[in-house]
Amino acid sequence: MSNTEYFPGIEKIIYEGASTENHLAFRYYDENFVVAGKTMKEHFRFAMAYWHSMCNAGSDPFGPGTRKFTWDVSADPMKNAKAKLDAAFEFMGKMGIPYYCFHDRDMAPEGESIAESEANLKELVELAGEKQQETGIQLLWGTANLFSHPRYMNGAATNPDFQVVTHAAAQVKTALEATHKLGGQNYVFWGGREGYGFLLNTDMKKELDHMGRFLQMARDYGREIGFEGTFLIEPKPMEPMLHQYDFDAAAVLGFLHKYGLENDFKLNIEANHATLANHSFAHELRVCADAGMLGSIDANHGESLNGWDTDNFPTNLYEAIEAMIVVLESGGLEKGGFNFDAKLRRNSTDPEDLFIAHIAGMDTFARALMIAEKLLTEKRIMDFRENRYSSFKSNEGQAFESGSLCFDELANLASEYGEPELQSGKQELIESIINSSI
Ligand code: XLS
Ligand code: CA
Ligand code: CA
Repeated sequence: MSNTEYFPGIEKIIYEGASTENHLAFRYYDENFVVAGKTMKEHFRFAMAYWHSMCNAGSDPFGPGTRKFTWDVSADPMKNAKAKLDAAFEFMGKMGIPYYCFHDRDMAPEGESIAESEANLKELVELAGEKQQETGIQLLWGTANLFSHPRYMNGAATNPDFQVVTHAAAQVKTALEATHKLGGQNYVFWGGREGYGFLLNTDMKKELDHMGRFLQMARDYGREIGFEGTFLIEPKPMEPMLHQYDFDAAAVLGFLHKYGLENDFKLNIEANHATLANHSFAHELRVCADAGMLGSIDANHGESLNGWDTDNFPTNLYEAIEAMIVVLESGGLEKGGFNFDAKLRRNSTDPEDLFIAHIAGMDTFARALMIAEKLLTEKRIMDFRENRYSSFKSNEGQAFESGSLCFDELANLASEYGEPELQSGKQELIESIINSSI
């Protein structure tokens, strides 16, 4: 174990309450505070995203990274990977973040051969297991990076070249084993390049069949090695591909049912991917929750001015309240959690900024949880929503819902009822109820 401190001068972040002037303290997130029967820690199961917090130095298409990592200690990538692991656990420990998520390539560098890549990951997984033991920090989910290497430029499981599909399998097999070894509670598939850029060189049906087959095989292998966690698909409509097959929650639900995957898979919903698909974050959560398929959340926020996948830390309270209403109404995330798939802005270059960003995200959701709980207990909004449908409680409405009314009977009722009175949707009232509870 190393004695190096990677974030010197920063102590354990504690809850100090809303009036504190200490920017390295929680104002709302008090992990032991109980809301709706569970502690905040249990509600959120917050996770650190290894790829952003430990690997992303801030490069963009116009320039290199701006942050220096104290864990970039050597020219040897394996030495760096080990230092990075130590830094990750120091960071999570100081933050009080109980989970993390990683891609194979975030944790260990790709080698010259499949065997070398596997050996690299196994070595790091061994060490990560020890770190988990020492600290009690757990793995929320693992995944394989099937989008960075040039071989995946035309997709991984959906690549027109069968040889590439075999490489994807080799990588997923090892990443699944790693996730299982570390007691990961979920395994994520984000179809980063599973889609197309040009329809006339693409056999979409074949590609989707291949993706279905690949996921069935991966699921079966996971169950064979004893992985009991949830498999998750993370929808995203575009970026990097022009069009991605896992476009949004509704498309993924249809896909899972078509390929018989619905009993082992749920969805991982990312706020910024929702808005890229022209939905709200809450919409995507609701689609999953209504289908009993809400698995986990990638908590971030998209920049509304350009609509790209900017992965800002989530500080939009209103959006978080809407999300927490759905999460609470659905009964919570079970094996899932709130993973900060979010990155610092390129010009946030102080070492403390990573802490401040996570504190801001955790405080935003903690506050949203309390407000959502209040709105749900007061019931003004929920009662209004329920009453909007009260006409279906009539005998005829019930007969319609249960299927015992035929279509001509339904049509005949129109003349019997006459012109319906207009029923206001009261949107502004609801918005002002939310505003006054903040
Ligand atoms: C990228 C995705 C990715 C997944 C994991 O847009 O959000 O980071 O969460 O592969
Ligand atoms: Ca994500
Ligand atoms: Ca994203």
